[in-house]
Amino acid sequence: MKLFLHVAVSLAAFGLYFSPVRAQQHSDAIRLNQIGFYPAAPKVAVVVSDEADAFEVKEAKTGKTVLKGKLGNVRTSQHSGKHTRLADFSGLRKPGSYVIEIAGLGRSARFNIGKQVHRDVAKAALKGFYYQRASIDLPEKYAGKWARLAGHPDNKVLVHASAVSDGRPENTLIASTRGWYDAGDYNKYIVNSGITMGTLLSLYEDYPLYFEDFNTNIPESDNGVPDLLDEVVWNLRWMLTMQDPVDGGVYHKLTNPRFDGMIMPVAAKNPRYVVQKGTAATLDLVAVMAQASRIFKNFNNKFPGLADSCTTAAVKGWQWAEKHAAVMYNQDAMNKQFDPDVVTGAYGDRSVKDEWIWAACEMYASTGKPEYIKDIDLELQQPMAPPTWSQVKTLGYYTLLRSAEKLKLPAEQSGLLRKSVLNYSDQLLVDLEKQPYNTVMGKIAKDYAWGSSSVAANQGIALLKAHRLTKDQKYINAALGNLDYLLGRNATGYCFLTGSGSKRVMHPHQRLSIADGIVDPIPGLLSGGPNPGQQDKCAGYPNKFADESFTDNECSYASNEIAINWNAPFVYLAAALEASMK
Ligand SMILES: [Ca+2]
Ligand SMILES: [Ca+2]
Repeated sequence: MKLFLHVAVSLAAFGLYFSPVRAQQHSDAIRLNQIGFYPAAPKVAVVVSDEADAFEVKEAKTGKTVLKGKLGNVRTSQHSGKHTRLADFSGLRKPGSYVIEIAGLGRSARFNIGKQVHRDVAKAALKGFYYQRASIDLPEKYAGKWARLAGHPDNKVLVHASAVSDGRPENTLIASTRGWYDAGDYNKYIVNSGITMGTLLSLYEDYPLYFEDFNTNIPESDNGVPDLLDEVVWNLRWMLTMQDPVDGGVYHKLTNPRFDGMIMPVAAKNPRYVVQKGTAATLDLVAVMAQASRIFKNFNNKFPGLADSCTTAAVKGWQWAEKHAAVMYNQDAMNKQFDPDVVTGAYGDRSVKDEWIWAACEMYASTGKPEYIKDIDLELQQPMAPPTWSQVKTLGYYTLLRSAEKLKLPAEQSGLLRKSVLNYSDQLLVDLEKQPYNTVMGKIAKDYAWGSSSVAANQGIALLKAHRLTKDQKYINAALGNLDYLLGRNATGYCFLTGSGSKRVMHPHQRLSIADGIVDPIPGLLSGGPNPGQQDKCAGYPNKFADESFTDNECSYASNEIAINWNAPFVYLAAALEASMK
């Protein structure tokens, strides 16, 4: 039923977009950013066909040809062996709406050329967090047709047997309201909140002016605070409640014992627990609170006492971690020892060295006290990698680079940091001109890890840092290329942000979108993207090729779930490019 409706809706949109030449076939063989391009930026479409040689760009409304070109040399995908050729129309700079047409293949999706062309997707992706809010009604005024009642009030959460302390025996009731649902499920995990918050707070610190008028139509839109920060505060206040006031340790997660069914939040009534404290969760909270404290001290009149609360939480968490330097969260071991068993997302980590680095860098940047990094091996000689939820040291490096001047960082240290980001970015750029989609994303099969869309976005963030350090345009062009990837120039042809693009993700693995009875999924959510692991064993994957291992299917938690730690780098990439490409 849902599939049928999807087709009907798509055809309606198709008819509107392509009214002058309705008979023309809409070709899935022409892949491009389905949103658009900046006037001065590179503009590339990828043609997956051996049958074509030339292309034309036409005005969408009139059908008038505005540019003709030859396709580039044949490139071969290292993942599928398929052939691609580039249609480079960078010479077209005039703002407007266009399509690409190729004789024998048909027409591309319609796209725009214009300033601020990605502002709407940046806003949509930040608004995606609003839709993930727990413990609050989402009225139609802000949520449109996705309006819903509050669920998971989390005002009576049980302390799990694994998490007891002197002041909080088993089954103590605590309030731990607010926060964002983590992903397709309704639980709230500190570890994944860590990287998400770090990414969003860094976006604010890197581009504060851009967010002065970046309104996402949320209840806090008229409060004189950037909506990016208002959204962050919704989760920050939840995170503060996850620290045991008795000893400063932080609960790993707030969760049901088992996942809720495919139901709306208001229908979810299962008991919720905070479970075992751990070093990863505590240090992630320390890092977030330290960073938040230096940002929100500038908003003391809007959020009285918040910055101080963050500072206190960071210091107390740091002290707990000093006494518990490597308490790992091992869900299986915990379940053997305690009841009830908890089988939701584990977010278990093998090493907390990187959590120590990140927390130390944030504490140093906020306090100016070098003793926080004195005894920490910052591992600056090792190759840099973009952050993931379990490997967060790069978030610390980004903060040190940003604060280098203020901290009077030794030249040797800032030199190593700079080299680290540039080496990583330069290595991404090697052989870019040979890549089947002309993107740094996907050069190696490893890029298509679970949540590969976040790999593309985090590579883009690193490239933006390299651009900041050097002002070299090649880095920003490559970052744009990864945004193009996420918005359609990829081996699946999908635009991975829900609610955007012409070939849309319609069936994300997300309880809210599945249970609400509305055809369109909640907008502004980044689908995980190709993952050849195919762990969900869903029917519908086209093949086993790394770059095509994606299925727009509700069952596909391995390729089509959504998650806050994937949305955050998308918001960063799209908004930072908007801020940079004026
Ligand atoms: Ca606001
Ligand atoms: Ca780790």
